[in-house]
Amino acid sequence: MAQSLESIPNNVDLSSDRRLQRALEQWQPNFLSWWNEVGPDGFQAHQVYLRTAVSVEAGGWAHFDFVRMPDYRWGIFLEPKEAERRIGFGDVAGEPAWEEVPGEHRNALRRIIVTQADTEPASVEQQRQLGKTCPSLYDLRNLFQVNVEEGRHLWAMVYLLHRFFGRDGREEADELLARRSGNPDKPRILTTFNEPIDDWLSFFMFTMFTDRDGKYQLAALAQSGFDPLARTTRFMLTEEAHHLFVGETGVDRVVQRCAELMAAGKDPRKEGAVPLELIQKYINFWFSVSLDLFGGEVSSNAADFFAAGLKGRFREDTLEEHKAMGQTYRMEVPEGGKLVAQEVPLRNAMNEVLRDEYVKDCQRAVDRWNKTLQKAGVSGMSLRLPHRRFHRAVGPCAGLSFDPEGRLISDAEFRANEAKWLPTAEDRIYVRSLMHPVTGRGQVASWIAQPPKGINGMPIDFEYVKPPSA
Ligand code: BYC
Repeated sequence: MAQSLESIPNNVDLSSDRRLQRALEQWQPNFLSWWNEVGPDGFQAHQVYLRTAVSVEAGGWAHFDFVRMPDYRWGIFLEPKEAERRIGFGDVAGEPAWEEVPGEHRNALRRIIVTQADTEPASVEQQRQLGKTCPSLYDLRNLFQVNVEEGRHLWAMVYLLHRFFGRDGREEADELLARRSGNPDKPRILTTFNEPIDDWLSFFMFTMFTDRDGKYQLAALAQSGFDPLARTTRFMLTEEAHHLFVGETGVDRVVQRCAELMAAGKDPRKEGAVPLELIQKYINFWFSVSLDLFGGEVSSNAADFFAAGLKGRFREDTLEEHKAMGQTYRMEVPEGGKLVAQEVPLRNAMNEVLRDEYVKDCQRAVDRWNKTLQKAGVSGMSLRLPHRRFHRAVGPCAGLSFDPEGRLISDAEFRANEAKWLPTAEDRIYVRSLMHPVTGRGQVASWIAQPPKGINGMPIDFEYVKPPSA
């Protein structure tokens, strides 16, 4: 049953703007059709124990209850306005933040918002079939939580498009429901959002590595001079944290299961678990494709976005200097068959600056997984991130071959080792062969450890997802 706009939780006073209300009322049924057509397959009538944001206050953004996903109350929330907020960086640093879109930045802002928006429905489409092979009810519920919140993030961006970009914005909002992940005729905008996610190891890797790009992109947009964008992305970040938790702890539990078997002298493969070298290959794949989402190492777009006050650095407000002028960033780029050190004007290196923060964060998670290995009693083996030049499809390293240490190698050498470094068709078939639904209360699949605790203080064996008849 579709909800009326009044029932959409919001703190943007939707009902006071008749034009906006009408536009969103027209978009809403299309959103629901999209959700029913390409959202979680086979679970639309299930009762799911979900967190719903009903306001931005501490007690309001995490309201838990059983709900059917199509009845989820996709709300529109912006963090409260800061009085007299000023832009924190770029050529416009110190000027008052904008409440409306400045004409000269209209195209750039629209493009940034559309690119961000496009990832949200894309990820729901990518994950559409996963429910059918969930390793536990706990994981099934987390998948659906992530899915409905990506839907809410789409609403957050569509609100901006409808409210601030007139007819162009409405057309863009319609296009967001028309593109499809992986469809050759109308693909999603960014590369990684067209990769299939048809097994749960990929899902955990995606929420670990790809959602983490989301965290850093949103954090950069949370600094934006366009205040409504800054305020909406700040609120999105509070929800994003759960997605990252799902990914990081999900991979950790796969590592733990494998490690426990290894420590007991058993072969993970014979026990229906994921061997360590296969986990490493999945890391190599998902880390590298997620690095691409930061854009090229040297980017005039990034320089322009920074100069114009549209997109800042990670935690720009905690930095001492906000102009990034007269400074350079040293990076090694391939040139004429070898790697050459280059000093790039800092503004042009902003994608790389953001990628640096991301890589540090990913390394922290890998360190945690290695601790899990050690704790289980596996010594002399560890997981690691490949070099950021490895397996790239965007930037100066695209089209060239690098090994996981970042050494430039011949294409023949890459091909000879590819099956050692990246998941092969057989690896994917093996991982998929492990994916059988486990839906008994408190039960968990053979390839993953139990979660250490339940959701919102509930026990691990709580019935997080109930069939329609229950
Ligand atoms: N795929 O100057 P360049 C999330 C294009 S994830 C395809 O190097 P720029 C989430 C680029 O558009 C976060 N095309 O890059 C996660 C440009 O095209 P034009 C999403 C790409 O512009 C999980 C050309 O290549 N948010 O939230 O500095 C689940 C040269 O580009 C790609 C955002 O992305 C690619 N990977 O930076 C759910 C934030 N990379 O101009 C959600 C908004 C580059 O030649 N987006 N290109 O036609 C941006 O800030 C920027 O668009 C990018 C690219 C950082 C993506």
